[in-house]
Amino acid sequence: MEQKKAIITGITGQDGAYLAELLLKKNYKVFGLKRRSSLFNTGRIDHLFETDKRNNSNFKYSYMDLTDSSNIIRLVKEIEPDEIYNLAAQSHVKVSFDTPEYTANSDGIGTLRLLEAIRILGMEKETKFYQASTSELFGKVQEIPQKETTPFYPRSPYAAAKIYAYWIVVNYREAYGIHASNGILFNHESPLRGETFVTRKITRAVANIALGHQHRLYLGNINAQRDWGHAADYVKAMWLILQQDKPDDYVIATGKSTSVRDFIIKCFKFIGLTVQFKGEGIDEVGFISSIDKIQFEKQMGFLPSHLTIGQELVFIDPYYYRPTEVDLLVGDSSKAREKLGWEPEYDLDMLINDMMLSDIKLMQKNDYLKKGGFVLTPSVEDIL
Ligand code: NDP
Ligand code: GDR
Repeated sequence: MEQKKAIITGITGQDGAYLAELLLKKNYKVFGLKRRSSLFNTGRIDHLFETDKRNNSNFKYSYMDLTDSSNIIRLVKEIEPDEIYNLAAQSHVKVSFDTPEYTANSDGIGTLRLLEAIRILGMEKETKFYQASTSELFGKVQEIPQKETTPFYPRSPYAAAKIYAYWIVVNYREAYGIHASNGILFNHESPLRGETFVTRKITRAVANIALGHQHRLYLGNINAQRDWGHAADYVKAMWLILQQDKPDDYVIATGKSTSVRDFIIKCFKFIGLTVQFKGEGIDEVGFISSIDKIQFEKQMGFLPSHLTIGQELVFIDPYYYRPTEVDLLVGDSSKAREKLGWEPEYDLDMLINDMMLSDIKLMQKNDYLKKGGFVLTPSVEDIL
């Protein structure tokens, strides 16, 4: 069988890294597309480049920006992919309120540019297309749980841009017969999750608090509830969607929803701290109500002598509130489970376990480097 070629846009992101791993294991030739950055930002995929150098492997990358049509057309023409996974996006919901026009351009029109490339190049029958759609489309939810037939109600410029992308995928499928599908993925996280999304912000902070490097964690709306899964499970669904005879749209979710507050409690529990909340609204505070020293020592390797009962750790900062919020998301992925045979392997506790262990290790590593006098970048004070 001829080796399949796949383009992954957004290769430097969380999902790009997990999907590239999966496709390489399936013996694809993977073309990761990245935009130019002023700093190195290939940390999540550097191990793939190394293999490339050693073994002339199946992983290549090129520069691409979703806002540049000519560059997209040229790359699709050169690569002639069997499959395109469009994962690139300005993916931060809160940031989309600050950069609404750019978000529309990259997340909405960017998807159109890729589909147009397929059409202009006459590749409608050869190239399958996956669009990274999102549970944010459901926004102010019209039904609980949300499934493929639930009406959309976007609550951010990000969601509005992704709605355009969703419908243009459906339209190009119906108008031109392109094998184009939407994966309506609910929140999925991992040790590779961007540091400003709430789960990773929490796991990093808990690790830093345990090490004594951070004393407070500031968050926005901790009443929000999300259906959190693991990225490793969710990229498998992306691949399965493109292996179907017919293109279609699928909800991918665990079916369980948890509040941000409970996520915080679970992460602290992982290091042996019981955290309770008191007060309301912006005055709500999370404090230590008990300490399990054995569990702390098991995870951290030393005793929590710097932490005390009653110590306040979690605070609300309205800066993190959004002009319009998505209060509750919980997905019904029965269609994907039935038609794709997709089942997640991780539950929330396994996800937290994975993220906490990774962030504790990462923060300990940073600590050793700092204590040893090593810094990874030159000190700006010394240079400027
Ligand atoms: P990330 O934010 O981790 O990655 C986004 C990727 O898109 C990065 O590689 C980023 O590059 C790239 N990118 C951003 N803007 C452009 C642009 N103009 N041109 C080219 N590349 C660009 O997101 P995730 O990996 O978490 O998510 C992948 C996709 O899935 C996104 O489209 C997201 O909206 C969607 N999604 C994510 C969910 C989740 O819970 N993770 C749930 C549902 C949908 P750079 O590294 O340079 O910033
Ligand atoms: P979300 O993820 O908006 O669901 O979008 P995020 O982790 O940013 O927020 C989840 C919920 O937590 C609340 N929250 C905070 N969020 C952040 N980032 N920082 C905080 O300090 C904070 N405090 C509370 C938020 O208000 C929100 O309710 C993610 C992205 O990956 C999208 O690209 C994707 O489409 C959706 O998931 C599904």
